Amino acid sequence: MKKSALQTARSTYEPKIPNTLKGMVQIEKGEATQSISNQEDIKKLFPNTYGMPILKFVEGTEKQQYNPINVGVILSGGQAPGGHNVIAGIFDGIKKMNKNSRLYGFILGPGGLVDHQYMELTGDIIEEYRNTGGFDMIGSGRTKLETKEQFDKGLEILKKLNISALVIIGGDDSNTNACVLAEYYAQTGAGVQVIGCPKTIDGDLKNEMIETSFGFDTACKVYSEVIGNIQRDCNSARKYWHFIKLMGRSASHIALECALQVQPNICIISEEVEAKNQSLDDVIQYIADIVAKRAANGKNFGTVLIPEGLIEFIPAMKKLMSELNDYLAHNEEEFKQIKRSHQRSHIIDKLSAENSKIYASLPESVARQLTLDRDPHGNVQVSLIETEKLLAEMVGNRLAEMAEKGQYKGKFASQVHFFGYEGRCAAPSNYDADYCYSLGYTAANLIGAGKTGYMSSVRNTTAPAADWIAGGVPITMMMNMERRHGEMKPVIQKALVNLKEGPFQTFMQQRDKWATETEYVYPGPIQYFGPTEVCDQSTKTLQIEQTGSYK
Ligand code: FBP
Repeated sequence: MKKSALQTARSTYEPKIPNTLKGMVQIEKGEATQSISNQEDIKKLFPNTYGMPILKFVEGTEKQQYNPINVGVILSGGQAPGGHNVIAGIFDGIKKMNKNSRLYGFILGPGGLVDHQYMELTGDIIEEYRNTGGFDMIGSGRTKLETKEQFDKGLEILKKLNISALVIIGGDDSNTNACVLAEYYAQTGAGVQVIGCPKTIDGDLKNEMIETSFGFDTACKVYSEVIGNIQRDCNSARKYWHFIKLMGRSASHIALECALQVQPNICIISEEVEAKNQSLDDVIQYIADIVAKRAANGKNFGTVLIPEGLIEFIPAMKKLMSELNDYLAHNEEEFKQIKRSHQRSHIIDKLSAENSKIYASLPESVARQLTLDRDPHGNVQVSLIETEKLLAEMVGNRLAEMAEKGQYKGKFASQVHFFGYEGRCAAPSNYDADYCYSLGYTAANLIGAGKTGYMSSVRNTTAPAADWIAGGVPITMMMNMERRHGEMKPVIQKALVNLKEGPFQTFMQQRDKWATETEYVYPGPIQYFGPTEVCDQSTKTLQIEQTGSYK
C-alpha cells in the first residue's frame, strides 16, 4: 500500500498509555453494580453477567504467567477514527501476556462471525495500520447479532480457530448485543469471553464510567476545521448563509462540540427542541429572526449548524415518523410495489389526519427520504434526510413573508453542506490514537483476567495519559429496558445532550452574542506534530465536563 509522507511519519507515533498498564498489572475490584434502572428485569435476563464489580487496573507487584490465547475482534457499525489502534492495542496486549497468542479479525462486521469470514492479524498487518484512520484492516458492517442461531454459528468458527475471547468494537446497540452474547456463551458454558469497546463518532455512548466514545474527538476536530474554513469564507464574501448539517444519528453532541469550537451564529440542539416542544415552524422562525436581526446590522451572512437527528426530535415530526415506521413495517412489500410518483399520495391517504397534513407540507425530496429503508437496527437513516436543504428552503420562504410585512429587509442567499462521512475515517488525533490504543490494551488485560460481559473503560482523559485510569465496566450496569419493535428489550441507554450540564449551559450563555456578533473561531487542521497544547487537547465537551473550564 503506497503511503503519504504524513502517513509514513505518523506510523512511528507511539500511543501514550496509562502508567498502570505499562509494567505488571493487577486488578482492583470495586463494589457490586446495578443496572441504571429496571434492575429486577435485567438481573433475570443476565443471571451470569449481572451485578459484577467495576474493575480497575493498578500497578502489579508479581509477574503473572499467561497461557497463549487466541482472540477474535469485530468492528461493528459506522466507522470512527482510531479503530485500528484499538486492534493494535489488543494485539500488543495479548502478545505482551504471551508471545504465542494470536489475533483473528472477522471481516465486514458481525456478519463475518456468522458467515465464518476471517483473517489472522499478524504483526506485519498490524504495523501497516498503526495510527491510521478507517476500518479497512478488516472492514465493518451493521449486521445485528441477536439470535441464538447466529450465536451458535459464531461459536462453530470460534471453536475451530480455538478462539476463547472476542472483542466487539461498537456503539450502544453493538455493545448491547455483545452483552447478550457474553451472557449466552456464559450460560451455555461455551468457554468464550466477550469484551466490548465504546466506539461511535456520535459521542452518545457515555456515562459515568465511559467518558467518551472513541472517534468523537477526531471527527469533531475535522468538522470544526472545515466549518471554520467556511466561516472565514463567509466573513470574507459576506453574501451567504451556510446551513451545515452534522452527523449524529440521534444525539446532538457533535453539533454542540463543533459550536463550542467554532462559535457559529446559530446551532440547533435537537434535545432542546424536544424539551421545549418546538414545531418545525418554531425552528424556522428562530433562524429567520436571527437572519433578520443580522441583516438589520448590514450582515447578510452567517452559519447555522444543524444536528443530523433533528427531524426525529421535533415532537410533531416524531409522531409522524412513528406512524410512518409502523405503516412501513407492516406494509413494506405493498409500498414497494407502488410507482414512485404515487408513493407520496399513497402515504398521505394512509396516515392519520394530523400526520397526513404535516407529511403533505414537506418538500417532495424530504417526504421521499422519510420513507427510505430503515437500517438493520430499525433506525431511520437520518444521514439520507436533507434537513439542511429543508431548513434553508423554509427559512428563505419565511423571510420572503416577513419582507412583505416589512419585518425583514436584506438579501438572503444560502449554501448547504453535510459533514459526516468526511470525518469518520480521518487519521486519529493524538487523543484518539492514545485513547483507542489504551482501550485495546485494557481489553487485552480484561481478557487476561478471565473477564466477560465487560466494556473496556479508560477515564480521567483530560489529564496526561500517564494518569489515565484503565479498567472494566459491566455492560449490564449501563442497561435499562426500552421498547424496540413493539417489545421491551434490555439496551444500553443512549446518552443524549443533557441540557442541565456544562457543555450545553456554556453554549446557551454565549449563543445570543454569537448570533448577532461575528465571533468566529477558525480551529485549523488537526496537528499531529508540535507542542502538546496544540496536539493533545481533548474536546471542549470533555474539558467543560471534567474541569468546568471553556477556553
Ligand atoms: P454508529 O452509531 O454505528 O457509530 O454510526 C454513527 C453514524 O456515523 C451516524 O452518525 C450516521 O447517522 C450513521 O452512522 C450513518 O450510517 P451509514 O454509515 O450506514 O450510512
